[in-house]
Amino acid sequence: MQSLHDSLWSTIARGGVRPLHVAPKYRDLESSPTLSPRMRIRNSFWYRHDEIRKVHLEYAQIEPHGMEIVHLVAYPEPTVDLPILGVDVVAVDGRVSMCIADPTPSTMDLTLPVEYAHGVDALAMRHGIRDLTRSYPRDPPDWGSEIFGPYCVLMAECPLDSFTPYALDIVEHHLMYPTGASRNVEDTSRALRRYSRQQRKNQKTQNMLRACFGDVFAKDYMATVMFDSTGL
Ligand code: BLA
Repeated sequence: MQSLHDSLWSTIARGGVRPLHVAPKYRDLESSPTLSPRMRIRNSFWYRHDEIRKVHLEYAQIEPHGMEIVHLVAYPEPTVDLPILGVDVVAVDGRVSMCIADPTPSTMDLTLPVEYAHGVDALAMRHGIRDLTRSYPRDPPDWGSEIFGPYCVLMAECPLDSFTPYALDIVEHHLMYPTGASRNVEDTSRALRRYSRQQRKNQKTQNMLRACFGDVFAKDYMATVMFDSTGL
């Protein structure tokens, strides 16, 4: 998982992004050493002028569960026609329990830019994603069904080695895609707000953060760092 994080980091860094300043208290986090479970979080943030408001990459380790999480979300500016790219992988003792890569549409009707979708389609073919999702199926939760797009890849217990090359390629595709102007800024803003609102309903993430850092921090962290709607 550390190597997935590191490879994602390098892929993002090649994407023409610049470091985004975020309050130091949200960069590297450690829950109290006297409490169990204990979580360590390492965060990196970038942006790309006028196109990508924020890329957030996170690596979390939770003991004694042997749990590791790699989380990435790239939020577009509402003025461009670009999806929200989300990748999340949860592993226990090095084995994946859930992985997802979704270019989430930033349109209320859940459509993707046509050329962008062609690119994702080609990647899915190249990586045999259809067979992979058939082998490791997992149903989306209700909060996710309202936002996930037509190319959402959500799997249970998929070998990390099978998922990683696709995840890296889709991040590269996302960052190399030439963004056009948003078709409707008001619609895009609404879709971006809906994305964060729905993601904040993920009880599994919230419960884990709450168990380690308490309720107030868990809610603040999800609303401020992971799934904010800044400027919308
Ligand atoms: C599930 N997320 C989970 C699970 C845990 C976390 C423990 C359950 C794993 C399982 O059931 O196998 C926890 N995820 C975290 C924590 C962080 C994190 C603690 O990122 C960060 C500190 N989640 C995202 C993004 C997406 C996402 C961007 O962060 C989608 C693009 C999806 N996570 C997601 C989904 C599930 C999940 C769909 C399964 C939820 C369910 O089945 O109810």
